[in-house]
Amino acid sequence: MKRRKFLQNASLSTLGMVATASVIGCENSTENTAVIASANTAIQPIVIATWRVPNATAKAWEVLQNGGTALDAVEQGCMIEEADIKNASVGKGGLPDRDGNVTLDACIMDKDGNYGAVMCVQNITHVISLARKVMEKTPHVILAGKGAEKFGYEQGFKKENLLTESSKKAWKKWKETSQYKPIINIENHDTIGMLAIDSFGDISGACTTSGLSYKMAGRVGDSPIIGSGLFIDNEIGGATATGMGEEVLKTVGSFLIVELMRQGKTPQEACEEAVRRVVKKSGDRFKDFQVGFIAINKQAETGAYCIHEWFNYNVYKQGENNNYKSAYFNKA
Ligand code: SD4
Repeated sequence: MKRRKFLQNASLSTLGMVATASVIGCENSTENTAVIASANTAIQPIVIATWRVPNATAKAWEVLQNGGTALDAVEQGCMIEEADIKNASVGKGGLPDRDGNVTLDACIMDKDGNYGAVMCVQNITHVISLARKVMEKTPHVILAGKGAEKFGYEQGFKKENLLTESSKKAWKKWKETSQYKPIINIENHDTIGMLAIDSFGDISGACTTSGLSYKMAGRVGDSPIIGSGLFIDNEIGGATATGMGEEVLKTVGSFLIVELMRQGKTPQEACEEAVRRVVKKSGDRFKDFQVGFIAINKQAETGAYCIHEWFNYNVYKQGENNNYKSAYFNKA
């Protein structure tokens, strides 16, 4: 929560630490439109992730620097946020559903288009690793609820209580009114979606979340759904989403972005088109919810776009870990 407030009050200079040479289009504005990796043909490892998650991108970068694969990088990067109890919408410390249960969604996708996901999982912190186990050790791509949990214990995952004292306190406070009204950028939009290119030039991605706080029991958002919360096509690029999952699902946003890049759009153009689709489908409702996308292409060009101001994202490349404010649709 504190972080949301900080973001709302922050100036670009505090948000940015922006390496101006790598940012296009921000001379006269407080938003950048794209971060473009140099266009040479050499492979440039890169990590990009939703929101301000410097520790997560640093971990992923470290994996890449040690010769690790993009798949290992995104998994280990996401694990940092899952273990961070201060992040109230990922892993341990995530805010619960309206019954007080923390339920997690996650998915992972590799360079060969393999995909694994878990949804509505309780009592296991590192659901991103569980999703990877689903991908690598089962004949399935998605496991849900109790079945996913059971599989996790069989694979050696620890049973943990994910509801921290502070999440419990927040939930009890929420119960005083029980009003489900997600507020833009204050509704714990801290889902981490991460994309990476390794030194082999291969792309992988991961996404992990506790979903929207105080959701109905059993609710699943976009994050674990292939094509919505995450999509990777190693020939083209990848995309991942954050925000109101119900709206991302209706446009299959991440798949849309990758397909738009296939047709020649830059990651930035593709993210903008996806946000416009979400907005258009919603009629007037877009005023009340946030959706943000980030994307990467095979040339390590990146893009980001959201509906409302203050979505931001981290990029680690060429040894620098920077946070950028996303360009946004609603200027009203
Ligand atoms: C969801 N997209 O479950 C997720 C929410 C989110 O930070 O982004 N939270 O709908």
